[in-house]
Amino acid sequence: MTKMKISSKLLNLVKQNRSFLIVGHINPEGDSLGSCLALALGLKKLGKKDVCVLSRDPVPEVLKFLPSAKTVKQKPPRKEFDVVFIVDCNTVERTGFEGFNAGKTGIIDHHVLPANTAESELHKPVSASLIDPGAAAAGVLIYKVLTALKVPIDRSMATNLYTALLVDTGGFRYSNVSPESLEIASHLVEAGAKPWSIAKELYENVPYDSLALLGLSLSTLKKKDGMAWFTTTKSMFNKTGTTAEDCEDFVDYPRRVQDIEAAVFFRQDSEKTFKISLRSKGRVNVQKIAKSFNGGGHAAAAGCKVNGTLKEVQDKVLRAVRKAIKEL
Ligand SMILES: [Mn+2]
Repeated sequence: MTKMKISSKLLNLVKQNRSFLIVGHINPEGDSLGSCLALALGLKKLGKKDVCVLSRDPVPEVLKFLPSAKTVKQKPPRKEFDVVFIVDCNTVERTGFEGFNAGKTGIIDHHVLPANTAESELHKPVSASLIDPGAAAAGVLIYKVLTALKVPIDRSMATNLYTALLVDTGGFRYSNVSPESLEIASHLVEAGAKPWSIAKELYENVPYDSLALLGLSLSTLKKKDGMAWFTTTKSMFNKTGTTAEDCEDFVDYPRRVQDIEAAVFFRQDSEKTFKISLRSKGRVNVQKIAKSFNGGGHAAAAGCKVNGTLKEVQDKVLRAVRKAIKEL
């Protein structure tokens, strides 16, 4: 495993403090929640009694099996914490909160920093951070931090971290899978994570209505100029009684299409707002495209929000993707 040194600053932030708020990003998925929960369990194992996991949005139905998911709070307790840890994102904005009542801030993330931002400018003061865009999941970084703190990984932590890894590697299929991520996964299975039962919870547990929504959405699937895309509209949500949570993995469908470089998923959030998910098959950097629309993410997986009618939004976004493909 690549021996990445965890800074003593970050380790001391844990060792020298007593109360911790741990917060992930809005619309939390398996990496965000699994990482936050594993960190919280690890800190408790170190004897820290005052640890709170915070999420602006509720725990999605499909992730309620995560050990200690019930402890997640949606409103920060009215008290001051020694430290807030921001996990799987690196700006206060991405957490969905305005700020935190905490003396010190730590960041543990694997996303690229927003354009032209020095790490030190993000939060004043950031006491310590571990930002590694090369890590497959925030869960990898939490695993390393807990290991550096000599926390014995138990089954609950292992289940949370394995889920984090599984989700952010698309079930160990994406280009971010490395000897390191597989080695960590192996340690987590040794520590008690059950791959089959976690996979069943995540992938064989789809509500009927979500699949009905997928059916309607897939009927809009198009392929042209190296791109495949499809759309979920407000009226499809209404027809099937579903919400945005039901299309969490929809972008995986256009990305399965043969002979394309990039996949795009358009989700209508309101009359004239669309959430765009972009996926690359490896050659196009979709993070750059998302950034041009004030979004973010990784080279192979990114997202942004664009305002306009469906036609305007599709024209704009597909034009940018087409351009990136032509430049290859
Ligand atoms: Mn992540």
